[in-house]
Amino acid sequence: MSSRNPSVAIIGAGMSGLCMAIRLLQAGINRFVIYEKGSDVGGTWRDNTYPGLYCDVPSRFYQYTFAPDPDWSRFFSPGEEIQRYFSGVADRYGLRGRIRFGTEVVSAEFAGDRWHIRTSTGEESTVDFLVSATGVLHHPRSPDFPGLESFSGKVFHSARWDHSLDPRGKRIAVVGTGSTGVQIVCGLAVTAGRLELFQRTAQWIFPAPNPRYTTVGKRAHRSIPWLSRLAYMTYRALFEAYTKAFTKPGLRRRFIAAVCRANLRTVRDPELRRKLTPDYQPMCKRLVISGEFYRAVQRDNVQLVTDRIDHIEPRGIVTDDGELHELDAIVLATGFDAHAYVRPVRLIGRDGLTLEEAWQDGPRAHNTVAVPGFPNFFMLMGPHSPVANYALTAIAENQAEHILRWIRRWQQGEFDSVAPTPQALERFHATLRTAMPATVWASGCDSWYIGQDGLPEVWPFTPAEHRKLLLSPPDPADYELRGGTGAGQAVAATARWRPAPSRFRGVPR
Ligand code: NA7
Repeated sequence: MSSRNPSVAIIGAGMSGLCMAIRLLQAGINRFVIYEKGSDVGGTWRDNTYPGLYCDVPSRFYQYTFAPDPDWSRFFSPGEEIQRYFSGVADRYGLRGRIRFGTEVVSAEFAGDRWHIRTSTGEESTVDFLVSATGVLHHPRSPDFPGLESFSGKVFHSARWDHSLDPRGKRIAVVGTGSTGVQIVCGLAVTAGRLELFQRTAQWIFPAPNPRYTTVGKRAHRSIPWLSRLAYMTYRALFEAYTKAFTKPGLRRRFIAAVCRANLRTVRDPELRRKLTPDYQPMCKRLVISGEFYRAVQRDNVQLVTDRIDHIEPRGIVTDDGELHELDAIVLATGFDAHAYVRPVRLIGRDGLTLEEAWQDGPRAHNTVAVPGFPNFFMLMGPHSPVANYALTAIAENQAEHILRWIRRWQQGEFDSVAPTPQALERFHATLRTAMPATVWASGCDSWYIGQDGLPEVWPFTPAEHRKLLLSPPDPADYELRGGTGAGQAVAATARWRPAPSRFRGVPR
């Protein structure tokens, strides 16, 4: 039987959207388009440009297996270097010509076994598959402090850094002590005149140095390609072991907690140490990785403020003890709406079902990638993906591979449309819910992991188990296949679910 030629639309040209596009190209599928509302690729790495930004997953792990970079400058890459990497990969794979920049997908509706897409520029198109790669941490969350708009200095969210601010000698407030707030404090402590960190909840900090890679090391990685593979697989194994601390109580969890507690003891002033001591278990919130933070926060020009922000007036922030903190700039490192998957795209599935209706009890996706009632629609970094302190590049590759395998089956004519059944999603979600109480994220704290049902919205098992789930033949009973020559023949179809292709092919130059 001759193979059908599918058309695919990808929403988002960030890390995961680019990954999906490249995997399609590698599989010989050329009829795809990427819709990107911004003016460049890179997603979160394009949007976040604050001082001190780095990825807290090692560089040699946070990269595509098919595009290893021998030239990372440090153990943890600075943000601008990561942005250059994704930009370079997009260039080398010739993706820019396939990206509609400045084009937002407004709506997509499934009808007649195809997705009908409408964009902000008035473009209308129809495709066989729709892939959402819109990111998890995309919509900035800014608190509406009373009087915020009256502030006479600069005020902006961390993901919208105002580069007209020259921090030298300035009085700057950083609101929020997540990974972002911590990195900004480290990035500004030396240059700012006075830095005030407004902390609502203390964070556990895991200390990790960020050494530079040597020229000799980089040269070795350039001339011996399998070194990159070795490094990647080593980090992957280490992270598999490390992430077990999150999902199960035991020695690993106690060890990481002990390291965090020992790190906290390096803060000399007992009063400052007390203020920096969290009242929940280490790792309950996303673990902050920083070898610099406690040093930075003990500098004379840095002040930790734990009084609540009452309101903001033209000269600065007034805390609830009545003190006015006079400032030149306020940085809101207050996080993101991590549950706004796919939004604000209006997605309408089979029989007029909207995503809002499907997700009235909170966002859910079968096997983290697909939604009942939304055939031929897949998500990267969807609900319950393993996004906690792990290389999201690895997760994206596995999800892209999974999606690609469905598309290949479509190519063979096995079906015209595929969607998980509601019962499959219910079973899957019940399994996740049962596993949640053992995870550290459910041990009693608030964090961006927590969903509408009060439980973490992340993957409660190891990343290895997620990989296995996605790359094993799917349970035929879990899916409804319609049309094609193989409708109802799902059992036979899964026999053709081929093993993963070999990795580390190198980037085409
Ligand atoms: P996070 O981790 O969500 O942190 C946001 C921080 O902002 C956190 O300390 C919050 O305190 C604080 N926050 C939020 N709203 C307020 C208000 N209204 N007043 C005071 N403080 C507030 O976001 P990040 O950007 O740091 O990191 C997000 C992820 O990006 C990170 O986990 C990595 O995956 C990369 P709270 O703890 O809620 O009391």
